[in-house]
Amino acid sequence: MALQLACKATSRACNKAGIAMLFGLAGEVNSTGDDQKKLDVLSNEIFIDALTNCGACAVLVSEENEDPIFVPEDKAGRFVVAFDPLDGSSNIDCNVSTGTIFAVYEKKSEKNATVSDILRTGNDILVAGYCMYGAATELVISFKGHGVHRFTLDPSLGEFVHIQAHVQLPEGGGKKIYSCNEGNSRNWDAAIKGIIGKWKDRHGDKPYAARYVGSMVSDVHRTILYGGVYLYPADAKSKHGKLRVLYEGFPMAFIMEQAGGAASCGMFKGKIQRLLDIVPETIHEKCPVVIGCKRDVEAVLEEYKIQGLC
Ligand code: FBP
Repeated sequence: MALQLACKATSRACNKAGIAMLFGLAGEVNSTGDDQKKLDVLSNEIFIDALTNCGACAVLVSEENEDPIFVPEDKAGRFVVAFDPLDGSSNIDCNVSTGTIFAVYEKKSEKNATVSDILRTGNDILVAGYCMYGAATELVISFKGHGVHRFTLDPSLGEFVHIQAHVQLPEGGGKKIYSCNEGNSRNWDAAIKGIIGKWKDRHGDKPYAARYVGSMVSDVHRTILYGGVYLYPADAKSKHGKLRVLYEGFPMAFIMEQAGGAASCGMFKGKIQRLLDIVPETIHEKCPVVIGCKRDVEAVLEEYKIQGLC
């Protein structure tokens, strides 16, 4: 309930950003050296306040905070939340969809929570989700084993209305769409170059379509509903890719698998790895992301074999 309240408040702030002079930089940098947007700072405060005061959380990890946030003992509960308060921030000022991404664990520590309560595999996630701030504000959430559910915010009610239950990727993989930043292609390894080349030139068959919003929430939301694959692979410049394990990779991989898709890192630390199996060493660790329908994720992994890279 605290997360959905914070999503509503962030949605309103995004809607009013132009009027409320919330576009532009806040003049500070975040935990991984990115310039913070005013809305990054505001949404971060909203989520920290809501989660700290709901009485259910012990420790929080935010993309915008260098260190974990330990909830004061008198307000602490048994859950651990990792979140990216406003993902896709490069799109904020031009009013293209952005989103919030989150994952929830139950703390293991008997007494006070420690960072080891969050540095664990994605298989321990209980709940994950994202909220997309687009033409409509949509919340997509999954409780482990209970399917993926889709809600739309009804501004007149101020409530999220359940619009779709047990969301699944389209049978067989759906539309042939690949989604990645091809501007990085010259730094890609042979397997990623190989598979993208094959999707673009299918010897007479209709080529795959390229779609890339540049906001992970939007690109993943489309992939779940229409099919295809979203990739942010590692490359010669970014050895571990760009996206962060705890509050981007894990939650989206969890949702994708719960929706009948697949989620891999591709080649990571010298081997092909299922994304949820990795164990992050630091709270802002990065990992490559290859997620979507099984048809296309398996084709990427097969290309590593074809190229003799594994
Ligand atoms: P932020 O959390 O800093 O916004 O970075 C994540 C992200 O914006 C994703 O939403 C998006 O998929 C990707 O980075 C876009 O990166 P690039 O501009 O390199 O394609």
